Amino acid sequence: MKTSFLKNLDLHKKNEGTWTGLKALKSDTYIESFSPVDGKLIGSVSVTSKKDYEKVVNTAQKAFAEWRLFPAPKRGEIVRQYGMELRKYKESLGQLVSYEMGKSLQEGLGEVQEMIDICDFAVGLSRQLYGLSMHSERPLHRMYEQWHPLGIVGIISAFNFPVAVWSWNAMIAMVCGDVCIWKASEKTPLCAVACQNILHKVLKANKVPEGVSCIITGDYKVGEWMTHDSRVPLISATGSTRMGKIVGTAVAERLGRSLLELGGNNAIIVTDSADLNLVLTGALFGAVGTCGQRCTSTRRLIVHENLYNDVKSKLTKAYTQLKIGNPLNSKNHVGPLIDKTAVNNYLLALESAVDQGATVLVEGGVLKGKEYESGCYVKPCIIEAENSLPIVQHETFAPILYLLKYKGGVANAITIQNAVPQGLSSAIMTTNLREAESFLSSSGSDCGIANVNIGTSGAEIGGAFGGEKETGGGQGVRI
Ligand code: UN1
Repeated sequence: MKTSFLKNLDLHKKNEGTWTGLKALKSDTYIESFSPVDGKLIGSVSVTSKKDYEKVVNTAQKAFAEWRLFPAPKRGEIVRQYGMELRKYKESLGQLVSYEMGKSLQEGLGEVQEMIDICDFAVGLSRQLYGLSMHSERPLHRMYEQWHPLGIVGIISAFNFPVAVWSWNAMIAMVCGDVCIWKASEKTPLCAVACQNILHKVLKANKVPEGVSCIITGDYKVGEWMTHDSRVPLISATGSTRMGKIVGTAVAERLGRSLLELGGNNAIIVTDSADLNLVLTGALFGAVGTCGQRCTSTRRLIVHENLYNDVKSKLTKAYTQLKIGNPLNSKNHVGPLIDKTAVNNYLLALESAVDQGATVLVEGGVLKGKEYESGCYVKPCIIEAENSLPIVQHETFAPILYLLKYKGGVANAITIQNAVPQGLSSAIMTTNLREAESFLSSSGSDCGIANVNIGTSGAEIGGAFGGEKETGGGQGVRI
């Protein structure tokens, strides 16, 4: 495996994981980052100590006092320059994302493109931070709204989108005059260091105060310092519902604000008027893309009884043609899971499904052999089940698709799709306008995101992204 991208991104065997934007703080404890692609050690990143965390917060607080006074278009200009730098590093950063996280190179590059897009979006916003002005009921008086920055924004991001999700938060926060402290997943720490290395040059060239964009590294304990810290008024966290409940409670207890983007249990409804070609591509990409490790991955396919057997046989056939292997090789469709814990969770879910009475249609299992040395490659599988089974109600972050049957009108399918605790993304495949409209209506899908004739995954930076119910909420709107 050629890893010259590491050098381009200024990554070394040992890297500093605590940065105050312009300065990296040295530490003695390191975590190692292994690639799920080939199991090799990529590099190590230092862990943030409590003492260094304090330094980071103090520096960020001082930076905020200055940064908030930069005119918003000037802040936008700095974000614009970061977008330009990202264009230069797109190939290298995309490769690192693919190698450290295990998603396909195309998806890795897509993530970096999303970073570039959000920079462009944020630059535009930096000249559009409008507020309303109102007629007052008092004579000779005028009222207006003006938006002020909050202060330090704490960003906790997950391994599966190791660069894009941070930038969605950080670039908007920066143009608004906020400063950021980013705690990336300890499973993808090098991605965070690489983003910071690129940003560092831009911040330095623009004489931005130290502390505007900081990173801290470590396990959940490092995140906990931030969630309990009232000097951090807003926490934006992406991850599991379990993690979100802990974060949300800690932040609420100190009356802070949180943006939570948590688990999904996303379904595609296939009505009897659906275009089967769209169903196959939508379901396949949704269920096996990113090896089923997107919060928006398709986990349930709710098919009308008239099309059920047809969909079942075509999808089963498509699954047999999937190529599993190194995600940096564009011939492969499915890469590895993030680590062996994820593999274990996948195996446990398969076992539970069978115990609970479901029928395996396409067998799962862990792949063995030279190409699969990391031990993280698994077979995507399909399971026929009932929606009410506990395992179907649960989000397993792996390529397991549950095939469910419905009878009668689309309302029955919508009832099944809504009958889970999560509410992130959803989709309907139909050529019938009435069915599509009832899915999109206020008595339709209860998810934050509702798609028609396209799968459940794939966010666009221009629209609000988030979900309802146990997915968290805070940024979710119904679109
Ligand atoms: C997408 O589907 O393109 O964890 C984005 C996730 C989300 C991002 C999904 N934070 O999958």
